[in-house]
Amino acid sequence: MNLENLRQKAYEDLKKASSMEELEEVRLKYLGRKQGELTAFLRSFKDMSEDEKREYGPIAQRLRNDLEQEIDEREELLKKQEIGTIDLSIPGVKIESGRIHILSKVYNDVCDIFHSMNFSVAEGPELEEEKYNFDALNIPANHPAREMWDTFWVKNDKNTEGRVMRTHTSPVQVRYMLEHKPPFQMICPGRAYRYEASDATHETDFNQIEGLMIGKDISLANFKFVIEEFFRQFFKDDKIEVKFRASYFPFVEPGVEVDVKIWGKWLEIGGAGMVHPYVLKQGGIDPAKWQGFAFGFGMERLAIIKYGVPDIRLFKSGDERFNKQF
Ligand code: FA5
Repeated sequence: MNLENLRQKAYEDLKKASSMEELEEVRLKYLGRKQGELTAFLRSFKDMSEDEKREYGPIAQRLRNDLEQEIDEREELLKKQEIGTIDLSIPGVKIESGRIHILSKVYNDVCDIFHSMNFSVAEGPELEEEKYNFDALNIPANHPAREMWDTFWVKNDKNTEGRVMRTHTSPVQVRYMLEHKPPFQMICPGRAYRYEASDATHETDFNQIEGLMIGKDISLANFKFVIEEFFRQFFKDDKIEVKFRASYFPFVEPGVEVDVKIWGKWLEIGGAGMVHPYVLKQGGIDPAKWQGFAFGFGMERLAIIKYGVPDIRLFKSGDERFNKQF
């Protein structure tokens, strides 16, 4: 084979290659492992005499190096040309940006509103001691009210004696009292767990907002003002109406159920009442000197009412079509 002819042919083909595809064709034609003409020549070396090898070897090698280098350079050039032909005025592909989950938004809004009324934001453990979840809240072991909260018990061992996944955020009331001197006002947003079947309004884990305000003469009238102000801001409705219905929770006396009139309908939001003297004592507070109110609302319930969500299970469905709507 005439290597000089091969070189000329290859260089002519290279000059004509005007796209990456054509360049690749040329590379395969001469350097391809299976059908490359130069590759075939190099492979035939083993059948050549020593003299032939000495004569053609260096020329063939040089040709291969030159071709590889030329192809690389041409590739660079073509790439630059291709970039040069991109129309930068065409609108770009829209990038999906993340968004804050609607429950997180409700959580943040609730904290902001109470913060503006001088409430602190407290936290407590989700795996709670039995004494805080029940006993200190005036629900001893044999009290029928324990059945109001179906509980996830954590198996007893040395470290987890008498622990439950908290059934409500109320245990944080006692924890907070033990660590703070009155007067004070706090909210505690957080997760609660109940061993019950889920449906459109119930989940096994959900969020509550606990509230507690203790002072010398704090009464349900103060609670009515605070909670109406909260609803006014949260639902962005100045004419919001709130009513209390008598109810029973062992840790308040009297106890009430709070309803709010929104979109023309009365809807239940949660429980509240004046903190029971027994609970104040458990928190190290003298009930002869101090008094106050506590409340516990469902966070999902607030979101369901405000945004018209038809099923509580949608919040955790992870369905983008749901999340995108807010
Ligand atoms: C309580 O949990 C009391 N700790 C509230 C309280 C606090 C009363 C302080 C008095 C003083 P209740 O079990 O009703 O109460 O729950 C309060 C709210 O949590 C309910 O109105 C509801 O909105 C929400 N909730 C309760 N169970 C579930 C559930 N399984 N799924 C979703 N939300 C729930």
